[in-house]
Amino acid sequence: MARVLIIDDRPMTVRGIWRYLRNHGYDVEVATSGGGGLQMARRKIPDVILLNVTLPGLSGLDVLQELLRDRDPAFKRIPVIMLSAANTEAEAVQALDLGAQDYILKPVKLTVFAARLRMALRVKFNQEALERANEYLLTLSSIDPLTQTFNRRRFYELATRELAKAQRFQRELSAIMIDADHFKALNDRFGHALGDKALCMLADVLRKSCRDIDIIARMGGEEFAVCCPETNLGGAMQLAERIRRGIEVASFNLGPGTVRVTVSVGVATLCDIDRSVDSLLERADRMMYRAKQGGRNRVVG
Ligand code: GH3
Ligand code: MG
Ligand code: MG
Ligand code: MG
Repeated sequence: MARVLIIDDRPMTVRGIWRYLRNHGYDVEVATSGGGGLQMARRKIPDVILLNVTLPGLSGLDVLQELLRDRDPAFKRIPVIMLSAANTEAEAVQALDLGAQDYILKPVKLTVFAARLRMALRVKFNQEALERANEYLLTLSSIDPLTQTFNRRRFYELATRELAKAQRFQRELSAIMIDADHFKALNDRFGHALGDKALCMLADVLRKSCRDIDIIARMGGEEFAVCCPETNLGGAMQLAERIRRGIEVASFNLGPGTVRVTVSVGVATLCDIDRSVDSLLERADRMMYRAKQGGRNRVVG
C-alpha cells in the first residue's frame, strides 16, 4: 500500500483528494504545516508527498528545498507533487526546476490527479530498481564471491585512500600478507571443495581477528591481505600472530582427521618513501616469503 503524505494548511480543500485516495487503497496522512509535514515524513517516510505551495510559516517551496537538501538519501528520493491555486507560470517553473516531480492546479480533477500520482510512484519505483541494480553491480565488482571479503580491485581502491589519509595526517598504517601453506597439496589430497571450505575458514578468522576499519581482501588464489589504519608495526605483528594462531586452531575443525591448514604471514608498515600501496605490499610480500623460507606457519615483519 503506497503511503501518501498531504501537506496543506486547509484540509477542507484536500478532503476530496484524501477521500479518493483512501477509497483507492492508499495510506494517507495529512499535515497542516510545513514543519509538521517534515517531521511526519521523517518519522515514516512516505512514497509520495502532496505539497501545497502556500503554507503558513515555511512555504511549500521552502519545504521542497528542505527535503531535497536533506542528508538522508531516502528523504531526497521522495517524489513531491506541488498543489497550487495560483495559476502563475513562474511558480510552476520554479517548483519544477527546484526538483518537484509534478505541479498540479487546484481544483484538481481526481481521475487525472490519480493518474499523475501513479506516474510519480512509477518513476520512484524505477529509480529504486536502478539503485538496487547499481548496488548489486558495486557488490559484484568489489566482493570475492567465495569468501565475501573484498577483491583485489576494491582492496587497492580502499587502501589507496587510507594511505593518502595516513600520509596527510601523519598517521600509522600497516599491511599484512597472508598465504596458505602447501595449499596445492591440500587440494590434491582432500579435494577442491575442502580447499574452498578452508579459504572460507581463513576469511572467517580474518574477520574475527581484525577491527571493523581494517580492510580484508582475497588478493587471489590462497592469498589474503589486510590493510590496518592507525596501526604500527608492533600492533600489526600482534594481529598477524593472532591470525596465524587463529587459523591453526580453526583448522582442527575443518574436516576429517589429518586436514591441517597453516599460513605464512608477512607484515610491513608505512614509511616516508612509500608512494603507493604497491610499495607497502611488496615489503609485506617479501616478509611473507621469508616466513615461507623460515619453515612456514609463522609471522615475519
Ligand atoms: P606455498 O606454501 O609455497 O604457498 O605452497 P602452495 O601450494 O600454497 O602454493 P602454490 O602457489 O604453488 O599453490 C597455490 C594453490 O592454491 C594452487 C591452487 O590449487 C590453490 N587454489 C588457488 N585458488 C583456489 C581456490 O579458489 N580454491 C581452491 N580450493 N584452491 C585454490
Ligand atoms: Mg604460492
Ligand atoms: Mg600458498
Ligand atoms: Mg600463493
